[in-house]
Amino acid sequence: MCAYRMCTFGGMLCRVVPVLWLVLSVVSGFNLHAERPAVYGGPEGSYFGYSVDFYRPTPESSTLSVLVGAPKANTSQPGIIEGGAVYYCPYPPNPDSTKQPYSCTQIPFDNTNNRMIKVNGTREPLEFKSHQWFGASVRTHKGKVVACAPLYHWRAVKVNGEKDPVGTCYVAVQNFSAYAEYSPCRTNDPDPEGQGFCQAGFSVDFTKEGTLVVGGPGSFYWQGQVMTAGVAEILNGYSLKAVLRRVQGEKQTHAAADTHDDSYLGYSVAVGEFTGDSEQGKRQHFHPCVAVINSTNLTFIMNFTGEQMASYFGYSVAVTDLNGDGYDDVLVGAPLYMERERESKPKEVGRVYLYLQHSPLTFSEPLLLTGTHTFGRFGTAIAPLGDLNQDGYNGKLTDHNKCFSEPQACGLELGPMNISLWNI
Ligand SMILES: *[C@@H]1O[C@H](CO)[C@@H](O)[C@H](O)[C@H]1NC(C)=O
Ligand SMILES: *[C@@H]1O[C@H](CO)[C@@H](O)[C@H](O)[C@H]1NC(C)=O
Ligand SMILES: *[C@@H]1O[C@H](CO)[C@@H](O)[C@H](O)[C@H]1NC(C)=O
Ligand SMILES: *[C@@H]1O[C@H](CO)[C@@H](O)[C@H](O)[C@H]1NC(C)=O
Ligand SMILES: *[C@@H]1O[C@H](CO)[C@@H](O)[C@H](O)[C@H]1NC(C)=O
Ligand SMILES: *[C@@H]1O[C@H](CO)[C@@H](O)[C@H](O)[C@H]1NC(C)=O
Ligand SMILES: *[C@@H]1O[C@H](CO)[C@@H](O)[C@H](O)[C@H]1NC(C)=O
Ligand SMILES: [Ca+2]
Repeated sequence: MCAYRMCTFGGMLCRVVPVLWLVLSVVSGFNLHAERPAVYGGPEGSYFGYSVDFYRPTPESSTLSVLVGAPKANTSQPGIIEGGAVYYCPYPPNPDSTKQPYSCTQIPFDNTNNRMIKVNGTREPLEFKSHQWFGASVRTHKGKVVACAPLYHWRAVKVNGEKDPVGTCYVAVQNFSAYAEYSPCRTNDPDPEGQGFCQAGFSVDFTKEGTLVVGGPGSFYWQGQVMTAGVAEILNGYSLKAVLRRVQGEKQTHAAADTHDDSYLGYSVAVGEFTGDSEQGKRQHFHPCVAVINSTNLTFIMNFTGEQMASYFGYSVAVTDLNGDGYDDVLVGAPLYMERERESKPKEVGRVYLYLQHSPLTFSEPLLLTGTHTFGRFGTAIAPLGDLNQDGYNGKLTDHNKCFSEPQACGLELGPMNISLWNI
């Protein structure tokens, strides 16, 4: 029995928790030093490092920075407690050691307080940004950035003023000079049976074309839902006042029969091309399996199955063409995978499975990349970094072979407070 997770075709995804590694394919030429890792830190208790992605203002730009989510960080938003933030961390980090580990600055996606409405003559909050977990997810695509607050609540369209965890996301373009909010589940369809518990932005990604893909695992009694919308359309005509706004060209999956309740579609999203054409498809998955589904008619195409129960196979999924053969390959994380050595206690180290797609929808047996630190939760987050060294490959399997024997040699390690970049 598979529980669903989901992905759409066209990019990749990551879900992240405090301790993790990112599979990374940085090669010599790109200036990362194993002996002196770049370490970034954030405020105590802010969950700095919960999510992470790399950022270039433009594809031509030579500067690379790291965007780090800290979903419990305090912000300058008046009256909001632990709204969460995304930090901009320049690489290399600020050399001034007196400022370490705070060389990162908060990106001002939203500086505002809760919007208010008048109910029977008294002003009441329309939304609740405290403890909204902004920065639980962050993704970049060619200068576009999205970051989400899955626990953002709003006062649903209800007489009693109950609040529903609809979730919300913000996009930024032009190197953080323009921002807009996208809250696809803030609709007239509240409560658990509708989109009230959607938690939009629990997972988020871009397609290769740059269309935003937002996962909301709580819609329709936790069947889950996936929304797609263009970033230009989100920005176009955006206004703080338009609370219930439909974005032009937006697509949403709809409620299915109640046998699909508790499927958590949208728990994680990843985007890739599995059909050999540019048609958008969708992929769903569930522990211990990851399913590829057809977005046109939402039927199952195939499943990847985990080898170990409770390993959280599918907790993270990423899609990228690692070997440059034109076919997207799939990486699946199982952060609670336990390694059993002869006659010793199992060690919870985590594992990443790499499936190479050698012809449309035909995948190799997985290559295995196993963590080395007990309780390190290797595979909690996977983020393909693209072609950092500009050799035309998003990764290099020759380099990855080294990762298989020495994962620490090719990783980005995130701790509860710090992030370290390592060379291979
Ligand atoms: C994949 O898993 C789903 C969900 O359990 C199931 O409905 C489907 O038949 C499976 N598909 C294949 C090809 O095994
Ligand atoms: C945020 O601010 C509140 C109130 O000032 C404080 O109690 C809390 O510890 C702070 N949280 C973090 C993560 O800094
Ligand atoms: C406004 O007050 C009236 C009378 O007390 C009550 O019936 C109604 O439900 C209230 N409306 C809202 C939106 O709370
Ligand atoms: C982009 O924005 C960052 C953060 O505000 C800033 O530090 C950087 O200088 C900007 N880069 C360009 C090319 O404008
Ligand atoms: C997806 O479904 C559409 C419509 O039935 C079909 O034309 C297309 O071939 C399917 N794609 C795959 C990869 O099965
Ligand atoms: C969806 O598309 C696939 C591939 O074309 C086809 O085999 C299947 O019957 C279609 N399912 C529905 C419900 O249309
Ligand atoms: C984070 O890095 C700082 C500076 O390198 C170091 O002092 C601190 O111990 C690190 N914290 C963790 C949790 O690794
Ligand atoms: Ca490939």
